[in-house]
Amino acid sequence: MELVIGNKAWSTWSMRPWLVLKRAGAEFTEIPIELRQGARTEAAIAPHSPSGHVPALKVDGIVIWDSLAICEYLAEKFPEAGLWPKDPAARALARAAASEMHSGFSSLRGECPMDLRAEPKVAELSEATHKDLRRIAKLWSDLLQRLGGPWLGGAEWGIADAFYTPVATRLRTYGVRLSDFGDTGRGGEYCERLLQAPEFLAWEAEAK
Ligand SMILES: N[C@@H](CCC(=O)N[C@@H](CS)C(=O)NCC(=O)O)C(=O)O
Repeated sequence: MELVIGNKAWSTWSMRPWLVLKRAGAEFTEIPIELRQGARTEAAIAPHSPSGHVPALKVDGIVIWDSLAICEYLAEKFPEAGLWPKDPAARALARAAASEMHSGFSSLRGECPMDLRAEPKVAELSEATHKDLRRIAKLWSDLLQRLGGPWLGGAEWGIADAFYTPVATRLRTYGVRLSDFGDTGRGGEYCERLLQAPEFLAWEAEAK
């Protein structure tokens, strides 16, 4: 398996399947692409990914060109890794959480890009980003309470956690206290837990 990825400091979409591959204990090699180089980046991605975006997973004679589709493939390929909860209702909720991240929170994503090399600073954020943060605090708190934590899908770290790990880095980098957005403690603790997960620490060490 080969995973085509962008710079580790910036590429949130690349980080997600990379964390999941590590968690599954999969053997894979990386094809690194330097992002933000205009036509050079475009030319570097083109031979690997039909969408022109990273990540892409080259496996079994195909290319999977989307982070969530890659994670779904890995969940099927490595059923013993517990990447989605076993219980169908818990699995549906964890999938809804990952999907909401995949297609939403555009204000937070635009205003607070991930930068693992940046010094933490307190940022002025727009009302649209405040709204995203209130929703994330509620989503985390609801799922942790309902499925019992310590991870979003319950006892096991899984794909939903991989999807929210970049959010945890943004909260740290931009000095966001989730308690200012309705969190009563559960969300803040979960955020710290995401940043201490061994898969994330391994990625972060290579991003510096
Ligand atoms: N929906 C895609 C989004 C992928 C995406 O936007 N990737 C960015 C990097 S994080 C990219 O490839 N940018 C190309 C460029 O910067 O030229 C996914 O989930 O895989």
